[in-house]
Amino acid sequence: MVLLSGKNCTTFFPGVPLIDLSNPDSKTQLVKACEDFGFFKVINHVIPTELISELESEAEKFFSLPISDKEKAGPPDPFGYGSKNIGRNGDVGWVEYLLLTTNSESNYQKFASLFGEAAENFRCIVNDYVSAVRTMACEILEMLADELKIQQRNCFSKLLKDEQSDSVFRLNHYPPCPEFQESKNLIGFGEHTDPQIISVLRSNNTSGLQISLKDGNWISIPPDQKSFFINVGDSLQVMTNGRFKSVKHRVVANSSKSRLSMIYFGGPPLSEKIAPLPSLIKGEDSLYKEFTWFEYKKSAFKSRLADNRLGLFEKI
Ligand code: GA4
Repeated sequence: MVLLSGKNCTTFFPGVPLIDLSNPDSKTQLVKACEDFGFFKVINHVIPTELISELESEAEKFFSLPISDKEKAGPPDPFGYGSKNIGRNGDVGWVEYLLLTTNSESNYQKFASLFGEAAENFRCIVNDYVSAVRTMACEILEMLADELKIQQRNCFSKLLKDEQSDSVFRLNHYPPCPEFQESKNLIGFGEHTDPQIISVLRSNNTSGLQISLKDGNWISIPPDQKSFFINVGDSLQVMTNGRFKSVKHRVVANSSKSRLSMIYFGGPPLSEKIAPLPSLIKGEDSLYKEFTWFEYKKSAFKSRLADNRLGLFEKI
């Protein structure tokens, strides 16, 4: 529990909402967490620990290669290795990363020339991991749909399960930055919301992740390598007509330990129309103009990380 003094007020932060996935009664808490913070932590998930550690050690192996080798797997546009530069519009951070699509083998052509057979092993582990976290994300989305009394409980999850789902997988490595003093908040990954529906994050035991509360205060999230952190994305905010909030978050660099995170961003097919679900509007006005995921993505990739991307799609 934390008491924070913001610019104009003092906020009470009761701690990161904790959702026990083995408890069917957690649906109410799940909806509340999406409304209050757009962020929560799940425990008692069924993702095998060995799968997580295997992927973690593959990622560590990759990031410990000489930079000249890693660059052969770049640039990250649209998929591949990237360092310091994020997106196309001048954002930078103390981070290196691998961006991968989840529905195409084309990712691995860059790696095949670099690692030969090892690329095949890496591909299998990533595929297994992604399909396990996707299943968990779908389960969470179905629990949410139930609690929101939406007739079609797969209204969100079907978008991630679709063969054409435009989902992304990201490995982020934040090297330690010895010269920096904690007070200066050196940015690893600048503040932003995720454009997709839902994001599933797992990190090693190094701190750095922070979320922003509605009043603008930043909260440091203690790492927990056994659990997963879930973010509501912009598209889920729209589909729930603003009832769920996409959480603004960032990562600050650490002076002594390296941080490794793996994130699955569950997105819809490119042609999918994103709009508030009729049963969630209930006499109120729809807050957003309808758009396709392709249109939103195109506009997101023209933006800077910290921009309010949904602003362009709000009804006045
Ligand atoms: C944030 C969520 C995902 O990491 C990501 C990011 C993407 C990128 O790194 O290329 C973006 C960012 C993310 C939102 C706005 C645009 C696009 C960088 C950026 C400045 C892969 C995604 O889908 O959107």
